[in-house]
Amino acid sequence: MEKERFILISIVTGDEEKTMASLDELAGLLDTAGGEECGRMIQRLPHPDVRTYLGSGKVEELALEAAITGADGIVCDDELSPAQMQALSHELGLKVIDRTVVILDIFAAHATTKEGKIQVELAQLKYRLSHLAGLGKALSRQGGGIGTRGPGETKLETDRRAIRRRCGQLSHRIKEMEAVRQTGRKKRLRNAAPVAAIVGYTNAGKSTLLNALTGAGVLAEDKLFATLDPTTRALSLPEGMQVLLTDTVGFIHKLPHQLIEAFQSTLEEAQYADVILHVIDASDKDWEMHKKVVYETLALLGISGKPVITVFNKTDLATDEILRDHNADKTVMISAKTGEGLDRLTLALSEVIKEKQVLLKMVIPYSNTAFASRVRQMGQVLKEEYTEDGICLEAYVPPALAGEYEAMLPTPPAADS
Ligand SMILES: Nc1nc2c(ncn2[C@@H]2O[C@H](COP(=O)(O)OP(=O)(O)OP(=O)(O)O)[C@@H](O)[C@H]2O)c(=O)[nH]1
Ligand SMILES: [Mg+2]
Repeated sequence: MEKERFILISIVTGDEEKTMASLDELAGLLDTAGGEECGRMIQRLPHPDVRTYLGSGKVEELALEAAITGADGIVCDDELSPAQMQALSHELGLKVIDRTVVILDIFAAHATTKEGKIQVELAQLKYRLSHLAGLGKALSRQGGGIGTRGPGETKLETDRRAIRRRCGQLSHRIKEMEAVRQTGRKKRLRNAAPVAAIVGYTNAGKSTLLNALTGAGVLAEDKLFATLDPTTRALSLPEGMQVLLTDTVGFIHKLPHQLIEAFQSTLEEAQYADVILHVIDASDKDWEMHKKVVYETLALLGISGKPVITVFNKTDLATDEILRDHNADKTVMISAKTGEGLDRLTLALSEVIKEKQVLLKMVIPYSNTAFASRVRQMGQVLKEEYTEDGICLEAYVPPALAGEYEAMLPTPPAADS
């Protein structure tokens, strides 16, 4: 099938360079979705035109440009209102889509698990519900072919009701799956192994890092949103401690709110983490903007107050300059591809985790060697001795394990008054 070709459009409100960077990213998204850029049109405006997004003179120019380049459609870098979509497709006689449609399309193509698929469908339906009036012609797969008008009002009303019903069903199923996930999380909590969530901008190298550290074999590609479902793997740190690493869905500038809502539970994986590993593609000229978007998205998801290790990745491609992130507790420079700096990263990780652990001297009765093995696995043992009373262990352990040990101790006799 031939690639659909689109003209990218955007208004410029501030720095033109920023608009262009955002359009470069949109071109990347379009490419991932199987389309192709065949030109751009930008216009400086204080705010989008309510009716046609670009000014009316500019829309005429756009029609001409589309005729010259033979474009199949236009894609707007901002989310269009149904009215704007309708007016533009009417005036241009072309397919009109926006950044949100492209991102939703990519998510739909990349979703592999049942939960991922349901979350994407919900996000798509929510978008469709809010854009029903504008979509008739724009998405000819749903409406009639090119040239037909949008569905009539009655049809719209029945569609609306059907979509709402389906949204209700999907939300319900997501809640059920969330409950299962909670159980898994509780189990992990009981294991007391600390959790580190790998977060970052899409394509930063999160999955590559997880693979490099744990041999997880997760799909890592030069594609936006290659990962949609969280994967967790255990990693043994240099001093014998274990940590669970979770790879998550990437963030992006203007991540559609429908996706944030639908993927809330997936995105929230990081909320239960003890440490955040924030991966940044240091070879990307826009890494500072990406970093800002990641912090903003984390705040939006209510993830704050956790220790952050910022991992500048792809140093094999970047300059030798030492990069810093002043918002992070630690900064490490690595190349997940060559393995450079991974030792520094695991060291930083064990330091951060150790800070959260407590030093404990324990005497564990021989009847409970299982607990001793868990201490060896989850903590970092400094001293171990076999005595008459039991196994004497001095170790750094996660607070949860320390609590368990304390609960195991016989209650001391009440002091005489
Ligand atoms: N040169 C170089 N390329 C890297 C490095 N780390 C990752 N990559 C490449 O960057 C691309 C994206 O890597 P992924 O690991 O899929 O990125 P991600 O952050 O998981 O991306 P999404 O899941 O799509 O959000 C792949 O083509 C990797 O091979 C690195 O250290 N150096
Ligand atoms: Mg990934």
